[in-house]
Amino acid sequence: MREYGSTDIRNVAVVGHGASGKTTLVDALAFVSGSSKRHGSIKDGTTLTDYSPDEIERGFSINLGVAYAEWMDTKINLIDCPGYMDFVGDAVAAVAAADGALVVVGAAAGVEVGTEKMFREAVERQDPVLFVVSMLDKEHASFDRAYQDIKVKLTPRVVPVEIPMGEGPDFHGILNLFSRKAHIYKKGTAKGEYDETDVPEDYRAQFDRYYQELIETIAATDDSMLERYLEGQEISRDEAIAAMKEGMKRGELFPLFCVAAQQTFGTRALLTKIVELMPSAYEMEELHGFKGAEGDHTVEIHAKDDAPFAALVFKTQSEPHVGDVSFFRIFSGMVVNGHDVFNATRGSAEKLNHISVAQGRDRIEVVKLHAGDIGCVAKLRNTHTNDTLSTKDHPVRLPTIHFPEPLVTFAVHATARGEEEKLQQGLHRLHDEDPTFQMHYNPETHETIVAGMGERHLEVILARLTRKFGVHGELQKPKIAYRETITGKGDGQGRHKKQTGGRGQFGDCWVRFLPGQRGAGYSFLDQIVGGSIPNKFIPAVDRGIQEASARGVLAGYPMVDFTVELYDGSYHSVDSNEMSFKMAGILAFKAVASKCKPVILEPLDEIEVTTPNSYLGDVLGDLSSRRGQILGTTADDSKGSTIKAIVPQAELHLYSTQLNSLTHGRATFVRRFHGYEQMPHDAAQRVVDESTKEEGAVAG
Ligand SMILES: Nc1nc2c(ncn2[C@@H]2O[C@H](COP(=O)(O)OP(=O)(O)OP(=O)(O)O)[C@@H](O)[C@H]2O)c(=O)[nH]1
Ligand SMILES: [Mg+2]
Repeated sequence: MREYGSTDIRNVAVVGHGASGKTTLVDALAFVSGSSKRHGSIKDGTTLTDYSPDEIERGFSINLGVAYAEWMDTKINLIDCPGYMDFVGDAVAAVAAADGALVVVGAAAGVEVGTEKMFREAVERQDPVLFVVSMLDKEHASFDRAYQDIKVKLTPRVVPVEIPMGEGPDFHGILNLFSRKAHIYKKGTAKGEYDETDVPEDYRAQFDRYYQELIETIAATDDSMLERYLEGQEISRDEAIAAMKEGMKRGELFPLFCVAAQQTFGTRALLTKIVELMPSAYEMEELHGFKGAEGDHTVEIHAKDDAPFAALVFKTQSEPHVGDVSFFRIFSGMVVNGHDVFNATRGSAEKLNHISVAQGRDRIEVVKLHAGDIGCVAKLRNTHTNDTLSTKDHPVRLPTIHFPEPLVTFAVHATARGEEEKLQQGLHRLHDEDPTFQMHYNPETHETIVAGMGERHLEVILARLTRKFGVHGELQKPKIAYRETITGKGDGQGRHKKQTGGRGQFGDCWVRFLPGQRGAGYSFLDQIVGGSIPNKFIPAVDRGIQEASARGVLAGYPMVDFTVELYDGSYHSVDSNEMSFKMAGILAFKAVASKCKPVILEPLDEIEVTTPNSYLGDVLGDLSSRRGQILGTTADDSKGSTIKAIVPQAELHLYSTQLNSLTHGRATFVRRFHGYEQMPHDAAQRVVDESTKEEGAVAG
């Protein structure tokens, strides 16, 4: 492969809702350009970027996939993103690694939630966006509907550059507004070939209308051009394209193109427009003035070969027979195969052996990669997603990717006995690969907890776990880490006495229990006077009470937030020892705690839900039915309303699924732990009943 410098590289993230045709489009673009030898399809599981067994089996993208198309002496790096929100982490990473986005909108489906989410992601990063209406050959395809949808739901600044001739099975060509020609596709065309003709008479009126709209929209972003246009002067193709490109960089213009990628229709014109309209890696850096950190200093990042090397690892994927593959985007400098680099994020040295560019599953080894390019390398020692690779002399750290927080939580158990440890190790490795997947062990409930973006996400994680580590895991509703506390005072005795021949055991204590504040924990006060219990045995009483309080008196949950005053007791000069006093403490806990009006405490989360106003009532109603305390609602016209509420964790299992169905996927939420509060009586009684049932089951 020839070498490409930063002015000859376009980095494009291909994003959009699930099943909008992104993977098919990326495959077709690479194939039509000649960079990929085979035209793949989803049906046969042969696309370039859906190559993992998970993806082939399910027929949709799970991981981002990197491919390239060499076109007009330019290398277009295409990052195919998953569309399902369960895998949105990779789409976010791809947009961060790219310089612009191709937002794909299915001609039959129109703008959907995933389209909206990823369009906003690109716009927030100030990346230029090019819209593609896809699958124009599909039944029920409607260009006008898709176009209006984009206009209304995404941006009024969208402007068609191509319009289809025919729709659905009749789709056979496009009107190219820049060249003012028609492209008529040949039946059975293999590589998007077409006959170029003048605009046919029956399309004349439609063409004129869209052409006028295009030129007026472009001219409106450039005063001198507008003036000339109003004077009736011609605006040339090159001029229009240059102005369009500038408008895109400023986020003022969003051109729209047409394809039926499965038949390769529209792909050649699209490749050309990506080269002509998308800024190169060099231009993007000039535009944004990227920054990084070196030690405590902020440093400027330049997409030039002679600047110090700095690349961001945006994806780590473990592959059979290869190990972990790190995908990186070079933001500055260049890198030569076999060179030493420095992971400034972790402070560790790495060697880049066999640096390659990815064409889907295939890796083509290269001698060097220049500023702005995207590459991959296998088997780094200690490098993970979001780390910066730079040099020892300039240990630069680039801004990291903000991955979304996981939304659903489950407990996971190994199906086979004795494999819990293997399960945990495997899950830990999978987290390194996918930052939107998290895991931890909850010592209170003795469960391994996994959290991800959705149920589908966690199912895929478990399938991966089985394939890679040979462990089968099973998802379950996580146990809630309830606690118990007391709400009243009480006192009583713990007396342990045993006489079984030989030396006996004797310990005796009198204690008072007092309720503490929420979060105060446990405290122990020694109020013994006159040596009724010798000093050396007092800590044993404390230990006994603490040990016993690990299982509360109502439902066996740890008892917290109470104070114990040890105020009296007695001992035996021969039979008393530490063990006996610990037993006395245990007995005292059992005797006293149940007299002090014990209650169940439950963990609560604070959640923030952002929803379009049309669903506000439903979301509020649903939160109330989950015993949520609404803290407040703020209205923000652009996004809808944001509700803050405190909701018991027990009521939040699969909340994201419910919220999605309530709001057609339009609402988002974040949650964080809030604290413990006393549970209402009825709900608490259910927890007590549940634990009695479980104990019965264990005993039986
Ligand atoms: N008729 C028609 N079908 C298409 C076209 N492009 C894709 N499809 C089909 O639409 C389905 C989805 O296509 P994909 O390319 O997997 O879509 P995607 O956007 O990558 O989907 P996700 O990865 O799940 O987000 C597949 O069954 C494709 O065969 C097209 O141009 N015409
Ligand atoms: Mg896909």
